[in-house]
Amino acid sequence: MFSISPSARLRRSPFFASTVDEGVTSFTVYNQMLMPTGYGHPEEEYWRIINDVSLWDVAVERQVELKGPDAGKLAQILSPRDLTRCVEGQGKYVALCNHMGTLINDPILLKLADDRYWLSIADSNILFWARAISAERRFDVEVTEPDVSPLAVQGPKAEDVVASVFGEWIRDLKYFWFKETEIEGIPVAVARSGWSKQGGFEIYLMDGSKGVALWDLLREAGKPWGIGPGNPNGCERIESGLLSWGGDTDDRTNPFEVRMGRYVDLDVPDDVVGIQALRRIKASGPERHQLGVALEGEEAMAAPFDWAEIRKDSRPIGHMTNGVWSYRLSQNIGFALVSVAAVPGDRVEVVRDGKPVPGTLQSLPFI
Ligand code: THG
Repeated sequence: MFSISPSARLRRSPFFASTVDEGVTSFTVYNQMLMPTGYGHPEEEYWRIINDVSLWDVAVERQVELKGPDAGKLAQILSPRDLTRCVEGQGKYVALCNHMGTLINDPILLKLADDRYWLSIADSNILFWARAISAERRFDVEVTEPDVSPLAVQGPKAEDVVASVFGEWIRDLKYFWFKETEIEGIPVAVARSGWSKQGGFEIYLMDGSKGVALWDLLREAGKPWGIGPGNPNGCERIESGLLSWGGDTDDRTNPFEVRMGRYVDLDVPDDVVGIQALRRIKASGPERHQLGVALEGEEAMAAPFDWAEIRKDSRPIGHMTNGVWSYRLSQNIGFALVSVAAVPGDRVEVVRDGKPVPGTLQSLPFI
């Protein structure tokens, strides 16, 4: 095995020491930071999310703050989702596209005030992008990376744990909505969100020096519900059909191809970045779409799938962008980015190590 050399370029999370204490065994790199990807017991960690409650260091979901008189204008210019009805305390899942209509990130947008927004970003540099677009449009807005680090509490018992710490009011939070508060002197925003379909919250820590304190607090409070460490889970998210930008997308993927068409409002103003291209793509119809693919075979296949070629009637029709052994379905499943001519129910072959593996296209989500 090898290790990753420490470096100032490879930033660590405020929860890093806690994850090491918990026995973290693997990391990935995301937004130039280390993110835990396992604690040595993959199946146990999976069932903890499905049945109980799991604590995730997702500080890599960095915030890009837009602040100033033109913050709202900039948010709308960056996103082809209509934000006119987005109010303070509300979050929305948005597509960010470039001028060609290519999806360049899929953040959650949080509106903190009329003149202050966060983009809680996936793995691409939106700080550079937002600054460039803002400068070109001569907007009066400051674009910065604030000291904010999300910690996710996910699973069916997450609500009980978070209520026991922050109070019963959190039960009334609507999906993607959030509220700023404080716990034992730790400033946070509590949101109902998270990259799983098992329910849960994200606690946005607003003081990086208090990461271990926040981790300990939730870890202790969660004991009666069997809380333990986890991370954005490859198996759960594929079963649930959650998109991983950069994993399931390439440099020509548009929102319509990956089930994000409902976040594109074609009648947003003409100066929204990418909207003209998106209207053209919508009119002519996207070339590819995202489906599920389930493979035959009783054994877990090794990751990564790395965009394995998919063939139908011996002809290439697209790629299997990821894959995982599903503990609930007991088969290898993944996402397929394939020609729109291919539909659920089609029999296909996925090429793994030069060998065709038979499978079937399905609609998403799997579960
Ligand atoms: N939480 C926070 N920041 C994030 C993520 C997160 N930044 C990076 C990444 N995840 C952004 N991507 C997603 C992808 C999917 C969802 C959220 C963020 C998601 N999707 C649901 C779905 O597709 O079914 C719900 C969408 C909806 O109802 O609008 O939750 O997880 N802070």
